[in-house]
Amino acid sequence: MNAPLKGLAMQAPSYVKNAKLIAWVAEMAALCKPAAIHWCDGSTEEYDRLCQQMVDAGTFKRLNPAKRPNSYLASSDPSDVARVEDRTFICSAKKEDAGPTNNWMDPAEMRATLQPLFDGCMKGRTMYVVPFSMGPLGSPIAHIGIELSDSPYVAVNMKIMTRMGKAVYDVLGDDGEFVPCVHTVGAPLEAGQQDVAWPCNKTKYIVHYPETREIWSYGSGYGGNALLGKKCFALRIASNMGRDEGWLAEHMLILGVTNPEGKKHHVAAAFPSACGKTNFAMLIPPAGFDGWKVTTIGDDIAWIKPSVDGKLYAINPEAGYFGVAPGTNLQTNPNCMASLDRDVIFTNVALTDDGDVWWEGMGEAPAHAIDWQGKDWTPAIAKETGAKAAHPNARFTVAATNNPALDPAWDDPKGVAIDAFIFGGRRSTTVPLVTEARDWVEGVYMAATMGSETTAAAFGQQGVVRRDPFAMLPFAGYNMSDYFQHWLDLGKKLAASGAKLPKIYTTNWFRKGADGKFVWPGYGENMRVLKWMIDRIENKAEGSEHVFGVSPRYADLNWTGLDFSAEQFETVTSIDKAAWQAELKLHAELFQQLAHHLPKELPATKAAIEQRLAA
Ligand code: SAT
Ligand code: MN
Repeated sequence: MNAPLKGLAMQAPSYVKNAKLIAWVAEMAALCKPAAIHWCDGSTEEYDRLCQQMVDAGTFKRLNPAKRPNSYLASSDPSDVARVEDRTFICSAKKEDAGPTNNWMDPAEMRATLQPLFDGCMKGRTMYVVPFSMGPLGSPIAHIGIELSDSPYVAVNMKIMTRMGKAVYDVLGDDGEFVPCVHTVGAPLEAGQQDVAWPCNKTKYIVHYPETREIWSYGSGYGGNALLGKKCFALRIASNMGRDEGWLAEHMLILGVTNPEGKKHHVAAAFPSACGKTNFAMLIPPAGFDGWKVTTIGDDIAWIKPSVDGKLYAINPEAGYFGVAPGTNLQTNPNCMASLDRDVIFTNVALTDDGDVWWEGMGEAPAHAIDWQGKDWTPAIAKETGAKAAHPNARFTVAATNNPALDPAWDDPKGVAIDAFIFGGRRSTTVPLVTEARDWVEGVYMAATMGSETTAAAFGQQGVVRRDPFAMLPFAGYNMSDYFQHWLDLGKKLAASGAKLPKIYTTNWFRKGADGKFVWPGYGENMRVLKWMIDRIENKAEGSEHVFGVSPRYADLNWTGLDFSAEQFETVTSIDKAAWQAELKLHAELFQQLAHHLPKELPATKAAIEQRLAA
């Protein structure tokens, strides 16, 4: 029998009126057996108090307020630094509904596995009840979640990353729907047991039940494993909701781009984790682009719904950025650096002697720092041992409102109308800088067959090319082939309504030269490609047609202010016949893996490319 909880601790605040929620919290408390329950109200006072509590517990260090006001540094356990894809499960009733790209376990079996792990998992800890809205409160595209977590780090990060707090209950009402998310670090404290700075468990489970729209996360306190509104809800569960309800949940930034004539377009762009989505979303047009302006709606996730006017409207379900710190600096992303001036939670960056933060690629290295594992770090030590001051997947958590380039419509419940989609892989060879699809199906083909070299955002081997369809490989919450079908169906539906479909592009900023170095300068210079896309939408730019789409020639891009030769352009845009024949073999392998329910349009598009290539 579960021990009864002390009455008062269980008592929900009077403003919580949702009977299903109250009953669920009671049930989870009886299972997890926390020492106390805290119903988060999302206030600044609560945030400050929880941060101070973590400073006292050694989880947080307060940074020097003169250098970095109202900011903290958390250092995780060295075993808990990234998403754990091999411990992530989609537990649909039928295995084929999870598909070959997801780990699957029978839901009943998974529930039986998790039951003993969750039983008593919060002993000695506080259970935080975290109410959050993914998307502007009350937006017709938004949805509500409630996360129960024994991690105060999760509670304060959720305050930044989502619309978190009391107001959510007004939207939820007496009988509104919410996605239940249960999270534990899996480190119960026995009576008198001393806590550690970053509790977690060697055993980890990140579990989704798509039919019942539930998330259960065990053993990790880090990022997407623990902030359940992000990848678990906003992508894996929401992609299921979107399939059932006719909308899209995508791993995409959203930006606004205004041209010198004052015309504004909106672009949603998918890149794998840690491939510069935040940089692209905050891009500052370089010299030579007077009158062009880029504004951020979102940097990681987009929820996109067709409207009665036949257009696709997108919101950013998040309210903050959980971005990669290493490599961010005043040249690569000045808007991001400005966003990080204050009110930030840093995780796994280095601590400087003056109480500020540093990471590789930030700028001149300090003479001495404490690295992300708490060890002394100096440039000499780094040279000798290769030790990194910051973990390569070190992160910042910061509110969107800190971003100087924030789009005025970022919080608009209606969302913004999307004019173009971009799909960008990380490929050192083969894939050209930019290609426009000639139609929706060709665009879906490009997105479906996208490949990318893996990054530090996920635990495992780095730099291997893997197929990452739509940059959704670790995030699609159902069968990938059904997901392709959903995209094709949506295109057909929009076209049938007479709507002008968004254009679809693929990009690759990451081609390397013979010297192994990146050839394309990237960052702000990506504006040159973005301008070409916008001009194409307005029928103002030329390109040349090739075997799988349309790409700009050297003369089709604006080169003002950049020294980039036609030869260099050739290196990043050339389409090598042999390389593409090999590439298409890999597409065939992917299609073989995804054969069950694979839409016939995709192999047909492949056959057409092969024919043109052979001609
Ligand atoms: O999933 S995380 O939020 O930890 C980061 C990512 O993969 O983009
Ligand atoms: Mn991401």
